[in-house]
Amino acid sequence: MPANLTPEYFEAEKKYRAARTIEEKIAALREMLAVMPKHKGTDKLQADIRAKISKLQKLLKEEKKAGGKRRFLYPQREGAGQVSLVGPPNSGKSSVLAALTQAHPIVADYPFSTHTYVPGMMQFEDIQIQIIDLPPFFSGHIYFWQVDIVRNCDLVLLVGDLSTDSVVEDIQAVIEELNERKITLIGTGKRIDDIFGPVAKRTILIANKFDAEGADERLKILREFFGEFPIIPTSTVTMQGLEQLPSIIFKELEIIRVYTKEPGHPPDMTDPLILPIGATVLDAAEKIHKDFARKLKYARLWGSSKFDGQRVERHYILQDKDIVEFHI
Ligand SMILES: Nc1nc2c(ncn2[C@@H]2O[C@H](COP(=O)(O)OP(=O)(O)OP(=O)(O)O)[C@@H](O)[C@H]2O)c(=O)[nH]1
Ligand SMILES: [Mg+2]
Repeated sequence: MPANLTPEYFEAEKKYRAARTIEEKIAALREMLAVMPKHKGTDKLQADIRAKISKLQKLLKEEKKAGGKRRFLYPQREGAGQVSLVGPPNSGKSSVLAALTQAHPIVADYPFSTHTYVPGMMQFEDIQIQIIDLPPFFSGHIYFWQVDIVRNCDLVLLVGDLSTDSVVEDIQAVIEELNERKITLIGTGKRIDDIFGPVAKRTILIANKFDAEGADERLKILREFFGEFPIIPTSTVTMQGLEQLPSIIFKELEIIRVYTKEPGHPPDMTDPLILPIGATVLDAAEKIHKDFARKLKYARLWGSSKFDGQRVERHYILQDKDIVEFHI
């Protein structure tokens, strides 16, 4: 990210990420260009934005030529995080979505059965996390929006198929297709969420069809090849491994839940603020309102502090499940 980008630019970038239609995306990109400081340091970004605009305009033209009735809509972000299901054809991505959420994607015994994205909401304790089923990542069959969804998500579930001897090669092929599109899957280490440049996405490898004959042996090989990822053997037939997935997904999202309370009132335990690990009292206040954060003097805390109701300062680092009472 070049330096000197203004808050207006980041507002426009937020609009771009949240846009659901191609027109909205183009409008947000134009705004990004308009408000961006123009200097040597932003040349590359300007070029990337222009290239994206012309690509989207081309898609828009194709849509219109095709009749323009069924317009493509990007999924709306919902819940505490967005997780995408990625993998070779027929590995069980849609089955995993069906097992984790109330969604009813098409599950079929032939490959390439999924052609659209299907979102579902997974419950983890008191929050919901959005899981998005996608078509397989297979050379020559990859949709532009499928790549955009992966670029924008918070976590990848890479689903492999332990019932086939080619499980390692099939997963490798998916990783390479993503690499060609500047998406690197990482097991640990730092996420990179550049808007157009290379991104690095935290990934959990789901070794699915663990019930199949020979799956044990293949799992061992998988662990040798893809040791950098957390590997969870699952079966959507026996449900093995699936019950632990919500908590593993929550952990890998690296987010915390923070509940708020007003002085003299019980805390609101229904709708926690979702913040990244490492967030402070001030970050929590900002999430509520910028003004509120400015006026914040101190907070009282229930949870991670030494004693209930302890006074903490603005830069106190919050923990999952803390309850905060703001004083302004
Ligand atoms: N034995 C076994 N079969 C499974 C498991 N999970 C899925 N299947 C079967 O594998 C086939 C493919 O499942 P899907 O969920 O449609 O796979 P997909 O990855 O979404 O497939 P595409 O969308 O075509 O890429 C179906 O016949 C499923 O019933 C599993 O854990 N064990
Ligand atoms: Mg599918």
